[in-house]
Amino acid sequence: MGIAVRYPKRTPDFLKRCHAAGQTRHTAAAALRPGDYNCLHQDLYGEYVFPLQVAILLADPGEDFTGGEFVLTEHRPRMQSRVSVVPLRRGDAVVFAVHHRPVRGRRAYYPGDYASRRQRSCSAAVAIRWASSFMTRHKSWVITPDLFEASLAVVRLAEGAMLLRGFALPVEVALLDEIERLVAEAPFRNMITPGGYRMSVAMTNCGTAGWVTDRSGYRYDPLDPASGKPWPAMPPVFADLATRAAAAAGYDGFDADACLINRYDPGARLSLHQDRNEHDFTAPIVSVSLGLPATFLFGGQKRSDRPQRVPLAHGDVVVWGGPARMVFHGIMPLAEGEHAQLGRRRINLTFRRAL
Ligand code: MD3
Ligand code: FE
Repeated sequence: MGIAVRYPKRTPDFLKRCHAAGQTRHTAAAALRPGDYNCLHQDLYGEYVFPLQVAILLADPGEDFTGGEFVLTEHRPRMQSRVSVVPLRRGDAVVFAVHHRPVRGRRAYYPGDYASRRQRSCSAAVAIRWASSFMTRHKSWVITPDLFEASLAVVRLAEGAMLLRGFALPVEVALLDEIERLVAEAPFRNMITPGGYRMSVAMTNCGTAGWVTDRSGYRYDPLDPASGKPWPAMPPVFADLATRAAAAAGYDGFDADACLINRYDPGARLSLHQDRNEHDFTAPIVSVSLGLPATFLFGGQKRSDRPQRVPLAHGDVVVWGGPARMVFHGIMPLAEGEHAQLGRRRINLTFRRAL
């Protein structure tokens, strides 16, 4: 935390220090009933304060209650306050700074003078968050050093849909190399919809079947119509990433047999649709975003449901399963930009169990 105070290694020793100063009471658990609220506050009840606090949600949002989101605010000198809503699920824990948090300066974390006007104070700022399902399955934590700057690492978009921010970054170089190799064998092409329109998104595939469209309809085809040959095999780094992402979102044993590779140039878009050409809707779909950022439109079970907008950046992975599997979704026209590795384009990999 970059502060001068030193804390004992063991809790009882810290408690002794607190008790000696007359601080003998513990912080209560909050049980909220319908209509109750807990105003923005800081849990500062004496001279001795441990700098980190953990909040654990014990009830099931959507099942046991609705509303009641966990809100964190940060007050910054000479800047607007920032507010962040943390969508906790049952069993999730948030570790946050009780009062002050270290802020990354231009060179390093600020040193520990917390009276300094330059120091930011916050009602609460998340240091680390982990998803309970992720914890139990993988015995590892999703660590976000700074929620406000990095945003949440794991976000539940809806029942069954999980956004895993930056999940693909550890294998980005391998992915980009494989894409280059695949595209040399099965080039991107702009396919024609059954209605006769040329899609603005250019596509290719790898795996045992590829998604294609032409005047006769949409389908999965084991052969690339452009070459008459089978699609290139799915590279192990692709299949492995899809399996790991699905497991992290709670879908164990996902074994993709098809990967649709979409290329968006500035202006390219994908209008609201459902993915319903797959044989088995119980398997999730895993999507990996690379290159320029895009705005993902994420609607409901009906085309007329107003879609949410979700920004997707390089390395983000989204897993869609359960009730989210059949939602209407699309991509807003890609904005102009330049990505360090991919230049003026976005590439999206969609992994499916097609056959
Ligand atoms: C939600 N691709 O190829 S990926 C598609 O970014 C497609 O290229 C978009 O939609 C893209 O069909 C969006 C996210 C995605 C993919 C499949 C889904 C979201 C989904 C299937 C069901 C629900
Ligand atoms: Fe789709």
